[in-house]
Amino acid sequence: MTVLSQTGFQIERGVFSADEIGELRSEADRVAKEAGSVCVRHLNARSGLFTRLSCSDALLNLMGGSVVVPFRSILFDKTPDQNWPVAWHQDLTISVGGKMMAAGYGPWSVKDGVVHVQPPLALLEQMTTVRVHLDETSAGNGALKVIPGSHQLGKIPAESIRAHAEGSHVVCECAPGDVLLMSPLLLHASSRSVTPFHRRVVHIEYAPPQALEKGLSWHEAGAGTSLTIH
Ligand SMILES: O=C(O)CCC(=O)C(=O)O
Repeated sequence: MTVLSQTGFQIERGVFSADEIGELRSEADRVAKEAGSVCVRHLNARSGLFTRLSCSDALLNLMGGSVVVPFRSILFDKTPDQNWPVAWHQDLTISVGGKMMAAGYGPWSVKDGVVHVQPPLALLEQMTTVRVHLDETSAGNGALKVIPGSHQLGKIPAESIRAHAEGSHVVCECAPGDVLLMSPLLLHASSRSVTPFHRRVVHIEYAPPQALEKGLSWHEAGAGTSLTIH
């Protein structure tokens, strides 16, 4: 059993060099400026560099060589002007190419023009979320907090989340270039940043391509094939 499967998260230190992080920071700032927000979804449609990052050997190798596709990517920053706490939750939705009747899928919604759906638990259990840290991300700078082992509890009803969140949590403090891998089912949250810095994180969700119901398609999968990062 790996650390990731046991605790629901794992931190890999120093995956990207200072030069690579410099390039990714510039791209994050360009994308955020263009979008007019520090939280930007669907990076594959906005950035060749982030698309290549999601398909890079550097990230794919962290997932043990299993075949996975990146299907959703989000840039999350916290700055003195745009800064908020995130309540304890699990990530239960995926983004897909379109809506289709499928057993175990639902409810359906549309976010930023993209169809989202809650898939069956079995699919969520096969997913990995990867968070690439572009800045020093300390407890004071809005680092992600997680409840180890909570990914083994299935889909936790909203009314029970608070009780689980009262258990002991771990703050995933990371340096630029560190990568956090986690299960989307892991209970997680983050505090408001109290430092006047950026807290840029590129968040990418992966799943085995065949895990999706036949007839449905992953939203971002297949984009970008040339790898310049590692
Ligand atoms: O980046 C954060 O602080 C929280 C993001 C989050 O909640 C998520 O990835 O689901």
